[in-house]
Amino acid sequence: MTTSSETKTRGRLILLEGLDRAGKTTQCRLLCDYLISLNGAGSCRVQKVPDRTTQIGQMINSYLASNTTLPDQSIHLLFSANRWELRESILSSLMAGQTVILDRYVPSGVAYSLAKGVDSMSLEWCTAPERGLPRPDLTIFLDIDPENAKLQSTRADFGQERYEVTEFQEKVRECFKKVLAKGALDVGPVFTIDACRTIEQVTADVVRAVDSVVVSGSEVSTLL
Ligand code: NYM
Ligand code: MG
Repeated sequence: MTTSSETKTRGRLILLEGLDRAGKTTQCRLLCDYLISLNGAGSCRVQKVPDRTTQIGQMINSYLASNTTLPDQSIHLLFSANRWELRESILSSLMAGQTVILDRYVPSGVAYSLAKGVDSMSLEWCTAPERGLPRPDLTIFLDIDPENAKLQSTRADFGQERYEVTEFQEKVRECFKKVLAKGALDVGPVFTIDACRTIEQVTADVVRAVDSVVVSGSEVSTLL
């Protein structure tokens, strides 16, 4: 073990993705607790995306709450701009040896926009503004059947935000599969986990996926 900054291994960038109600936030927290129990306090943190605390994040929040309307292209670019705002803090955490767990990221941006079926917003168009952002070392897709999630979820607040409609979620699920398929967008090795099971079962698979990926090199690659 060394503490010298030159030789210190960088933190890992781990992405958890999925539909609304897939259990991402819970699993991010549990994974973070697990990594902290292994590597110590401060070795890991969770970054929620979108980050609703910035000015751009507040515009996104207001759009999601249906307090404002925006063209589909504009909100797509705001979500992307919100990720660009996070770039520096993500990179500096990783370089300081801290693992960052992302609660959503680029695949959400592309999948939710594609699901709208707007002619001018192709996969290419949607991914273009994301190129150059830090690339996750691995991506975990917590897969749920939106119909099933409706029965299982204990979230009383579901349905209050834009996009939180079962039929739309079905479309987003198909788009996630397109975005995460080989050859679409390189977000590292992708693990699809059945999230319609107990929290403990899902966590066990998440931990197994994370433990199976070895990060080599000190450079963080970028989305191409
Ligand atoms: N969402 C999230 C997008 O439409 N584009 C994006 O780039 C991102 C990151 O916003 N319904 C959608 C997915 C969610 C909503 O996320 C906010 P959350 O995890 O519910 O706070
Ligand atoms: Mg949500």
